[in-house]
Amino acid sequence: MTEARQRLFFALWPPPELARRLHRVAGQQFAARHARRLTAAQIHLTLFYLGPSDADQHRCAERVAATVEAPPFTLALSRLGHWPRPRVGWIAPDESPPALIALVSRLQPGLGECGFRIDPRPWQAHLTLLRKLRRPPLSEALEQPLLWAVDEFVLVESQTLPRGAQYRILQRWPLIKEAPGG
Ligand code: 3AM
Repeated sequence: MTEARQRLFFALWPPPELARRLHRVAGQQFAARHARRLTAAQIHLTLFYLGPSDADQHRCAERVAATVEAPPFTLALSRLGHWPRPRVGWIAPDESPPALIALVSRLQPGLGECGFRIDPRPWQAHLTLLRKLRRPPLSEALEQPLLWAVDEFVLVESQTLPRGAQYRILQRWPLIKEAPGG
């Protein structure tokens, strides 16, 4: 029997109000004619793309996530950019806080042991705002960064529907402050 495979990834998911603002930023800061702007509900920051996964791989990824410890952090989102090859427009944090780097680098080895491929390209924190975009942003940065207090990470299923990608959060793990001295 062929087992159903879900397309999965780990991500940070912005709260709805921030997602709506990011969606507005996409409209204001990019010449978006012919591009496809992500809906507010689609905007996210990918931590690790797992790809099509069977039930065993899914369970393995969840076990790894449950062992990962990292503290909460705040992202200041203001850098805007465009990658011509995948043709995406994005917003990124001005700096990746050590807790974000710790989160990603603690997920990677366990997921590698589950058999997931670790992308050899360096991971770059970003939130895709537009696809099929041909032009760079109108400005390189927002005057005022959008602040995002991140206190959890999530496992997401991606489904491709005729109207575009639909994402469903399957599970959440809290980020927890480390005990002093611990
Ligand atoms: O967060 P962004 O939008 O940069 O492009 C996909 C999206 O990235 C990426 O995973 C994120 C959630 O869908 N993605 C899709 N297929 C991929 C693949 N084969 C991939 N990343 C790496 N390899």
